[in-house]
Amino acid sequence: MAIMQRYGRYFVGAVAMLALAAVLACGGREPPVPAPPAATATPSPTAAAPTAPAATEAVSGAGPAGRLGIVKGRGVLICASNNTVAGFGYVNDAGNTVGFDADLCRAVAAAVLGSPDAVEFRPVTAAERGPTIQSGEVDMMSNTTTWTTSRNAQWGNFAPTMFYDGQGFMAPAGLGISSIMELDNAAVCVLQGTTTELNLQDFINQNNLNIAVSTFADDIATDEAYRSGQCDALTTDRSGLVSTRSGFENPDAHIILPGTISEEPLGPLVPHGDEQWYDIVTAVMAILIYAEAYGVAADNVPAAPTGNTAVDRLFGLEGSWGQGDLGLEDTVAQDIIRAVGNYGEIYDRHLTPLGLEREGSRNALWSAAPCAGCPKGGQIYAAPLR
Ligand SMILES: N[C@@H](CCC(=O)N[C@@H](CS)C(=O)NCC(=O)O)C(=O)O
Repeated sequence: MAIMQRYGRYFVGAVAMLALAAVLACGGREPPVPAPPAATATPSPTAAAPTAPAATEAVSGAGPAGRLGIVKGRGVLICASNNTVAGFGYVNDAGNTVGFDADLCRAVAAAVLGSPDAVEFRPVTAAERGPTIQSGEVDMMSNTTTWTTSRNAQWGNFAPTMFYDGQGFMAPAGLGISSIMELDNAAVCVLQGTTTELNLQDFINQNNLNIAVSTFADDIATDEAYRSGQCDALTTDRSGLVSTRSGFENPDAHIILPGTISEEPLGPLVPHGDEQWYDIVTAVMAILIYAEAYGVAADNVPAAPTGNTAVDRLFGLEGSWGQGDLGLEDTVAQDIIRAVGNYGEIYDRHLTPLGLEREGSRNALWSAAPCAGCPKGGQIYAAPLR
C-alpha cells in the first residue's frame, strides 16, 4: 500500500525508538510542570504504598458501614489510575503518580481523610477498568475514562465530567495527509478495551473506509507500534494524542489531524451500590469547579466569613450545602482547595503545560460566576453547592 511505502522511512532508527518507547507511552515523559501547592507537589512516598488492608471489602449502602466508613478505617483512598499518561496520570521519577486525574483522587482524599497524600494509586489498563470498578476493589477510578450509558449501567456511577474530549487521529507529518478521510487504505493502531476502538469501527463502517486496525493491550505497546511504523496513524482521545506527542523526541514530526469522530466526556467514577459515596465524590468535583467560579484558590481560602453568602456557604462558614448529610466536615471545601487548588489550578498545573489550551475550549467554566473576568462559555459545570 502506497501509504505504507511512504511511511517506510520511519522504520529507520526503529530499534532506538523502541527503547525510547518503553518509557514514553501515551506521552510518558512528564511535561514541564509548574510548582503545585506543597501538599500536592510531594506526596509522601508512603502514600504510594500504604499497608492498607485488602481493598475488596463488600460495600453496600450508605452510613458507617458504607465506603466512607471503610475508607476512613483504612486511612487510604484506593484510586484506579493511569501511570503512563503525561498530564493526566503519570508516575514521575520520585515514584509519585501525578496529573490532572490523579489530583481529582487527591481532592477526594483531602475531603474524607484530611490529606491529599492518603491515596494508593492502582494503575489499570484500559481493558481492566470495567472488572476493577465492578469488583469494588477500588474506591474510585480516575483515568481518562469516558462516561457512556453502558459503562454507567455495568461499571459504576460517573461523577461530573471534568474534561470534555473527542477522538482524533495522529499521523507522521511526513505521511503527507491532512484529513482523516485520507486514512482510507491506512493501518491504524488503537488501544484495546476503549471507546476509541468501538468508535473507530463505527467511523470505518459509516464512511466505507478500508482501514487495517491493529489493537494492543496497553499504551506502551500501542505507542510502540505507531512509532515503529506498524501503523500509519494512532487514534485515541485528542488529549491522549497531545499527551503522547509530548513524549516524542520530535513532536513537530507528528500532526494531530483535524476532525473529531466522537464525544468523550471524561470523569471519575465510583463502584455501584453506595449512594453516599457517589454523592461525596460528586460534591468534591463540584467544590473544585465552584471554588474557581467564586475566585477562591489554594492561597486565598477563607477561614472566616467573607460576607459573600455563596462563598461562605461553600467553605462551611455560614449555612450548609449538605456536608452533614454526607458525613463530611462543614469546612471540607477548605481542606480540599488548600490541598489541591481549584479546578483551574489543577488544569493549569498539569494540562496547560502540555499545550491543552483551556480558554475558549469546552473545558472553560460555563459559569455565570459572580466574579469579573471569569472565563465563560465552556461546559465545566456541576450541581450548585447549596
Ligand atoms: N476515553 C477512552 C480512551 C481512554 C484511553 O485510551 N486512555 C489511555 C490513555 S491515552 C489509557 O487508559 N491507557 C492506559 C494503558 O493503556 O495502560 C475510554 O474511556 O475508553
